Amino acid sequence: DMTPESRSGSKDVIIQMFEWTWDSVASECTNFIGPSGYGYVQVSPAQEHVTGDQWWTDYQPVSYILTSKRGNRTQFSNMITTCHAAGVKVIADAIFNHMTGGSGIGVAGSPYTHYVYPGTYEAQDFHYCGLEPNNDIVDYENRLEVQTCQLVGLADLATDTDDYVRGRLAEYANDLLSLGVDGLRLDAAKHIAATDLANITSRFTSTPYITQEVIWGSGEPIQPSEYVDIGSVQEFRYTNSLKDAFLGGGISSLENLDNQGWVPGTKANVFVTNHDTERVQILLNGNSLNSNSPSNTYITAMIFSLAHPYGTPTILSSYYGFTDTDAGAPNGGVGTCTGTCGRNGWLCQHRWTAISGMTGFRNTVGEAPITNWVSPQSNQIAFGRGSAGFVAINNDDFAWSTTFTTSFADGSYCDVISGNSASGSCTGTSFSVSNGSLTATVPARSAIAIYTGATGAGRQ
Ligand code: AAO
Repeated sequence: DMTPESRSGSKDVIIQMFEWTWDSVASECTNFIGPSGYGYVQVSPAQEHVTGDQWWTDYQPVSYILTSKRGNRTQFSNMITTCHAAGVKVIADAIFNHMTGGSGIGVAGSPYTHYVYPGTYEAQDFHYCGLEPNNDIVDYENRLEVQTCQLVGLADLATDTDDYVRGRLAEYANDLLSLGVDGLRLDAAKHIAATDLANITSRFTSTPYITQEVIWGSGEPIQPSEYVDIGSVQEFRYTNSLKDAFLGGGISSLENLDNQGWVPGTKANVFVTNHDTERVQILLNGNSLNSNSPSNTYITAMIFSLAHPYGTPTILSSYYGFTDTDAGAPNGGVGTCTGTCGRNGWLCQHRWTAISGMTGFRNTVGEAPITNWVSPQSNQIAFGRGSAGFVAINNDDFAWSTTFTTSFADGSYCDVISGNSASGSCTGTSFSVSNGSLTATVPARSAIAIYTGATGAGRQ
């Protein structure tokens, strides 16, 4: 298994470019993502899907023709070439668990009916679990049901009994890899037995980074740990815990995340939110922060996520208007950002000053352990990463003024939350470190962060 670290030096930060067209991802790789030091873009599914403006039509495959609302095969391939030239790797979202239900004609013109996808799968390639009325999963506490019944009406591929299916899925993945794809997000991996998934990935012609969507659920038998031999696993307990901590539980509990019973940090892919939880929160008052969260907690949690060594962080880059949980991408899917802001309905989280600044921080500190951890109260934490980075996060409603002990060499460093380093000076606040001491005021519901790669004088 290749962790992002082992594949791209210390550049491990993933941006989930949710619903961006291939051409717009390519431009953004050149204009911002590459120069800013991000390691990967994770893009929306590339295969043919059902028609419809809702974002989620993407998750209803019709065939493995690489035509989607985001572009065609040539555009997908050009995006990979362009991103690679900018030093950015590409993760494709691959749906192995199912094909669409219903019947119709897909976006590339392929006809289908539930269980028949001419040229790709026939009726014998699917599970019919026998659950009335429609073979859909009802009980997540029943392993067999989760892995052999249908997820929300989607035709469930018989990955256990059907060798043709395993071979066809590997062939699809190998086609993506042949175009230069560097990683795969395996959608709904929990709904495929780990042994079947291992069989499929063993047929891959290269060794991509793999991140598997295995949502931990209370009382559920299928555990994220079952999948760690295949690749990384998305650790949703992290997502839930950050939400609880930043919304009042207290962030001092977040020091050691390798002793929580979650998957080991080296196998965890973590995020403050993804495209599902961003929306589910609205429906279920639920399980992650999002850009509507109060008191700047969405940003301070992302700062934490990029600063803390546990897991490989993904930053969601998405759009406004998700309170309509069906709404597809704005601006025809053409992602647009200017400066540090989104345009035309896009949020462009990856351009926000604190997020790109903390990506530089993360790339610089690499594998360095947490040092000099302090937490004078439950909503104030500060820690170093070796002698190369130091961050203080204040999740209280009042400023935090103190003198921190760091392992830094004497010097003047730029705060990468309020600005960055440009031509030897800081565009935001700067801090001097003397004999390791850093005297600072961390504003209410905000953070400060310095690292050795961003130096200069500026506003004190
Ligand atoms: C759409 C319509 C449906 C229609 C269907 C077919 O909405 O009404 O039946 O088309 O016509 C996306 C959308 C779906 C959409 C689908 C297809 O989200 O709304 O359906 O495209 O167009 C489970 C799976 C997980 C899955 C998640 C949505 O385990 O894999 O459901 N996510 C992925 C993608 C997602 C996509 C698909 C899969 C399908 O990321 O975007 O769907 O390709 C518990 C279980 C989880 C379960 C959730 C939700 O989670 O543990 O396994 O996820 O419930 O059912 C706490 C708990 C946790 C709980 C969670 C609930 O965190 O700890 O246990 O709350 O949020």
